[in-house]
Amino acid sequence: MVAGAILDSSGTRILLARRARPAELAGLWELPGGKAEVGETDEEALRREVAEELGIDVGVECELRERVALSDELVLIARWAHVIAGEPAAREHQAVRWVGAEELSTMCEQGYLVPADAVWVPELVARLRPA
Ligand code: 9L3
Ligand code: MG
Repeated sequence: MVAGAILDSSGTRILLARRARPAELAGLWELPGGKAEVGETDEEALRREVAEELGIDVGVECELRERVALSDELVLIARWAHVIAGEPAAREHQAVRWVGAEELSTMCEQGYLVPADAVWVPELVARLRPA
């Protein structure tokens, strides 16, 4: 599984998407992404997933430090990315929004993020430029 920490053009905000399913995660915000198909690199998987889910083309950069074991056979990684083309739209999510470092920290503290993604918040906050 690969998720994208997708930066805006100013480097001050990242893109969050609000999950529609499953029921236990619906309404919570995530770094968008999905599962790599057989034969696909994580970079290819992330570009395909965000094209399908959000209608954007992204450039994919290095991996974030933490990895999250979702189950015995599923590991979730995150890659830095930036928008090359398109405006993100919620095709499969309930909503999308751009958030800065401060807002991201507050959302995490208040439990608005999917649990897995909380591990990346310190690195995201450190990397985002102050608004
Ligand atoms: N998941 C967690 N954080 C993320 C993403 C993209 C996915 N940033 C978890 C939620 C589900 C599992 O991975 O338990 C599968 O996600 P999906 O394929 O339903 O998006
Ligand atoms: Mg997905």
